[in-house]
Amino acid sequence: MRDVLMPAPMMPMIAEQLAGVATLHKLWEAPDRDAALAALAPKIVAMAVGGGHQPIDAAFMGRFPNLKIVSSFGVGYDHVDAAWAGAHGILVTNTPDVLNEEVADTALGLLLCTVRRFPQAERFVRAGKWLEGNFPLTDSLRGKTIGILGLGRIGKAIARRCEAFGLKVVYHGRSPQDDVGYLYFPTLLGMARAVDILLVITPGGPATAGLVNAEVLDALGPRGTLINVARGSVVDEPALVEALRQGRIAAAGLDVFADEPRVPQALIEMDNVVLLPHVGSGSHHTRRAMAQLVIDNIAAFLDGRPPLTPVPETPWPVAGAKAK
Ligand code: NAP
Ligand code: 8YV
Repeated sequence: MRDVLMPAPMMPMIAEQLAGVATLHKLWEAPDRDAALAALAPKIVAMAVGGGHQPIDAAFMGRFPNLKIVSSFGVGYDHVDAAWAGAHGILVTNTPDVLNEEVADTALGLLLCTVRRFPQAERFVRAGKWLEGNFPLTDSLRGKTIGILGLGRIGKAIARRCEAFGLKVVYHGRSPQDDVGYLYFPTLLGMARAVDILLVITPGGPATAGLVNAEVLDALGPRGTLINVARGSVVDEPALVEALRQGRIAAAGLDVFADEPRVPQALIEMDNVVLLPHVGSGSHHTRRAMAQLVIDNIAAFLDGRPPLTPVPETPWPVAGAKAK
């Protein structure tokens, strides 16, 4: 069987190339989704899914008795229940590494915009306010320390850029990294107390949910800046709104939100917050590279070759499958 399901639209190149190597079923085009699922379920061996709003959970994967691989777009796969997949003989793949540099560029752009208030300055020019006087002076990166929460593949690419900008880099994760010389903090709270900027780039999901809470924000303090390019779930969003409203932290730059694409109105109305619509990897170049990995993982599986990028919960070769 070479039947592949795409539950929701993805980049056109993914559908085009998969249709060349498999029988591709575009679920969103079916007039009756449930009837289509019932008819297709026994045939489906692979799935291509977009990182995003649709959960690929046990209830969904469990409908496909012959499903062997879920190829997910994005390095973060918190929308896929990979532990359940691993326990049921289903391989999950993601798109690591090819986006490291792009997301790191975005993180630095967001950091500069937040600290130096470039979006606000741009709005100032467009509003004709320069004719009335100069834009106010801003905070600076000079002499600052940045704490990176999650010094993984992307975190390290961010750290290298921060060094080039003259920032002192420190970090926190569950364990120290062997290949870096930056100071490691064993607790997030300890790091938040010691830094001017807290930058979040961990995975999402239950293990990191609400890690950046009111206590951490208070430790960052009234002159502190929060940058989140990880997942909205890692930051307690109501606590962040309150901390910003009460001046308990100075500013925030956010690429990700708890309930995307809905952004809290309170954040939209704040002048000390820079908001991006989850564009960390959003260039043609990088999205193409990610899309190619989604295709190549499925093509490898269909050819009987090892997958290129299995996630740690579903190592290759897949262990004995339990009944679904
Ligand atoms: P990675 O290489 O796996 O790095 C993740 C880092 O987070 C590791 O250093 C890990 O260190 C740390 N970490 C994991 N769980 C933790 C926990 N419970 N507490 C503290 N630290 C923890 O992943 P990556 O490729 O850099 O990607 C990171 C994440 O960035 C993705 O999962 C995704 O959510 C996000 N992302 C966002 C965008 C965007 O567009 N905004 C784009 C790409 C990725 P330890 O194992 O030592 O804890
Ligand atoms: C993607 C991301 O834009 O890779 C990730 O984890 O967050 C982004 O690169 C996203 O997964 C696609 O919606």
